Amino acid sequence: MPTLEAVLADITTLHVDAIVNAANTKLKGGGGVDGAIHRAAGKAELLAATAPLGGCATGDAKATPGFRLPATWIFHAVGPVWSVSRGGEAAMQKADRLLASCYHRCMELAREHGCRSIAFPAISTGVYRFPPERAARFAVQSVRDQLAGSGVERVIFCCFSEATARLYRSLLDQ
Ligand code: AR6
Repeated sequence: MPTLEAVLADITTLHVDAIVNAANTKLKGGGGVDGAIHRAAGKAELLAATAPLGGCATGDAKATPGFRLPATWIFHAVGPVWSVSRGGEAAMQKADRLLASCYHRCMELAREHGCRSIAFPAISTGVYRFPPERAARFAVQSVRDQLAGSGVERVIFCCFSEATARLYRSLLDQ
């Protein structure tokens, strides 16, 4: 049985086959977890690897090597920006779909690259302001939906605060 767990950690330190980055559509680096990953993997190497990829659409993900990271791969996923003030319920549902799609695409990439372990940050819950609890529900559900036949045996939800870790643990216990 695959294991799903919540871990309080800096994702750049994790020894897994793939870590997921919360990137932007340009794939040229940024702040938050994206900045930390670029610094730890090696900025020059990573920017050289993402340059030919032509960016990444929201809801999609693209793979690069992990370079100086303990992880072999980085899956750069682009989550939605939470801006419901401009679209109400329809905008929220669109954001939900795009967030779920990030997790789906990363699980597909994990299968394509033969990954047995993968670590996700809480995509979109920082600068992109997606409500953390709602995001965690979609994250856990999307990963559970994609586990069968993926070859992935260990999924880590890498949390950057104790509050986020508590959220994930309560969902994983259900
Ligand atoms: N390890 C694990 N989680 C982390 C780390 C880390 N080292 N650092 C931050 N987090 P964010 P977003 C958590 O803002 O909302 C960037 O500029 C953080 O606490 O990194 O998807 C990109 O280039 C939060 O829970 O990503 C994009 O432009 C989560 O990671 C934009 O931000 C995501 O926060 C993407 O925004």
